[in-house]
Amino acid sequence: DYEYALDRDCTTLSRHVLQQLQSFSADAQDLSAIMSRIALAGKLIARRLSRADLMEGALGFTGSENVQGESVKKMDIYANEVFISVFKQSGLVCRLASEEMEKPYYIPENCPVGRYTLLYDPIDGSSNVDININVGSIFAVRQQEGDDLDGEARDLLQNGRKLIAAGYILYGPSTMLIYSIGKGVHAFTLDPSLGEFILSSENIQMPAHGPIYSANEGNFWQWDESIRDYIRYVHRHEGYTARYSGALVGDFHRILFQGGVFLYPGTVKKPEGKLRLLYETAPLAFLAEQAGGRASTGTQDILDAVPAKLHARTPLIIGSKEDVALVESFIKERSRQA
Ligand code: P6P
Repeated sequence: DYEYALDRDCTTLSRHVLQQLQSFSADAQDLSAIMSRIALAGKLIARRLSRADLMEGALGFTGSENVQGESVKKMDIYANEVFISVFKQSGLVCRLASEEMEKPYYIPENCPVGRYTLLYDPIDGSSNVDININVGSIFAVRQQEGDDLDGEARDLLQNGRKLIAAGYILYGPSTMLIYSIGKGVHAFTLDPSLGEFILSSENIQMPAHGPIYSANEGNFWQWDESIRDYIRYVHRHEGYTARYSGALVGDFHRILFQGGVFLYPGTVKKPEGKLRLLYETAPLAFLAEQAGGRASTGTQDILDAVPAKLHARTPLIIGSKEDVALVESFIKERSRQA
């Protein structure tokens, strides 16, 4: 009814964060403001993506490679800069660590001790960006520990249990921001006519099981035998269907709502897999657990994994708890036989 609609339309992200925390303390206000800045980054990136094909020079490769040795897209650079820009003069975030930067970026005017760090993948799935298929941004917020005078950011080399907030922005037919500050998972949809992210789903619960398995089966012969056993199982059993978009955020989003499992296992060439712990697998693992799902490297929970370096990778098995457990059972069976 009218009241409900109006109230819902006024449930913006910043208000929702404060409601979640049931507090107007300085910390609550800071977290609310951080989420609002992330939302602003999402709006700026969504705007550019929505007309990139019409903008000279917005798409394509820069010709350089990032720290991962991956070719960098112009959109990667733009999105990376957007996150930095929205946190300058915000007084909130001291450091930004991103897939696109070898070392963290420091905002000196924000850097008294005890400030926040943003870890992010500015454009996840950039292989999709030039062909107008969905991409995403993934983010995680940590409290800085210590003064990090040498800029080595060693306090970031801890497991994901200390995450304060995590989420992603999905640039799809609509732009959605999904986040958690440890009190459930909530989805906001950008209403372009308002220029606001408006609450669309609250306390999202991932189904305990789902029909989807999401993996790049082109790597089948690169995978460990245990993962091949799992794939053979879902090939033979009724009730499974494959969905894989090439962008982790979209594949995870589908599983968050419909259930199932996404796998990016290690391969012979990359035993640690391809995805990055600090700003890809850990933030999504935080969300998965908050939504009643699970995330594993195959041998331990993602949120217990401790990175040896900023851009450490982990294998990823993430989704419905029953489906993650099924994959792990094949891994355990093979290691028992070994
Ligand atoms: P592959 C995109 O490059 C990405 O980091 C994730 O978004 C995606 O899930 C994965 O890599 C796709 O990798 O090897 O299947 O192309």
